[in-house]
Amino acid sequence: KILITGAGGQLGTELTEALAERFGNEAVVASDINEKAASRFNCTFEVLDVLDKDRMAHLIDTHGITQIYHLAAILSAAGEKNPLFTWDLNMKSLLNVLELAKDKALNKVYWPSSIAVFGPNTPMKNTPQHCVMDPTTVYGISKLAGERWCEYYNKVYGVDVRSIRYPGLISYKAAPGGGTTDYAVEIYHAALKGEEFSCFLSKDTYLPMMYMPDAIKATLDLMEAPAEKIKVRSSYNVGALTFSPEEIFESIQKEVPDFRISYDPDFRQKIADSWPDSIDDTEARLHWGWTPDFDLESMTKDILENLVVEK
Ligand code: VAH
Repeated sequence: KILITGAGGQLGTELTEALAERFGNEAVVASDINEKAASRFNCTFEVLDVLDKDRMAHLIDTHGITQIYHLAAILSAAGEKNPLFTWDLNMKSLLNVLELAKDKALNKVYWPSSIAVFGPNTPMKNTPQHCVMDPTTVYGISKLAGERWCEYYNKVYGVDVRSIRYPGLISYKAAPGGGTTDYAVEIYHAALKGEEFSCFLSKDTYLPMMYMPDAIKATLDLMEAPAEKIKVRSSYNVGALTFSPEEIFESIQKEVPDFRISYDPDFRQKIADSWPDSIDDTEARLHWGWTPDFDLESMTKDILENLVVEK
């Protein structure tokens, strides 16, 4: 049985759906600190504050949990508003999960890292799997430290923990929560509402991005690969798209001709400038067969067909 933390978030909502679809509703226990998230799911839902290790242990025991997808975290932009709490939540919750996985001999753990682990001295183009990583956000610092802990629990205790450094994730089913890449989600809503879009990044800010269906595919492919194929136990680079606000705007304008944009960079520009433009994911492709399905045009078409906005 699989326990998902942060199930109510942008990634959690869709990963919970995908896992329930793949393994059946009865195989999945969704959890979130926000009890309102329960209404989104057909599977069992439990309220869980991931800092409450005893309650997490209780849920593992009472539901017979054998795998944990630990998604609960505070993201890059939101994290800068509350640095010490962000560090505590992101780090202590991961250590709770790793300790319980060790003590209860859980089968597998999934934990998302991010391109936020890279920083201004990281090679910006085709960022390699192993390189200088000098993250400037608390979120990025916590994800870099988390990667080191995952590798430690794998090497020292044999915990089968697996991880992906997600690029910016783009989806239309659940809102993102406090990320620097969220402009690429908000822009579609503005287009469909017939509003001009004010973009909080400058027009030529290139960032690695990924459409949610590809992120779900990468996660499930990684988790279902035989353990001996997983040679990176910190976190895998995974790439899909690279585009700038101007390019995603143009891909939308092809479908929505009167769509307009303005560029009003805010504090998130500095964070975006510290992140890579593109990712080299050779190891993910070699070790467990990663390949993305969507490009910018097919993603835009799919979102504009499926996103419903209240006008
Ligand atoms: C954020 N969407 O912006 C997240 C992600 C790569 C970015 O970690 O913080």
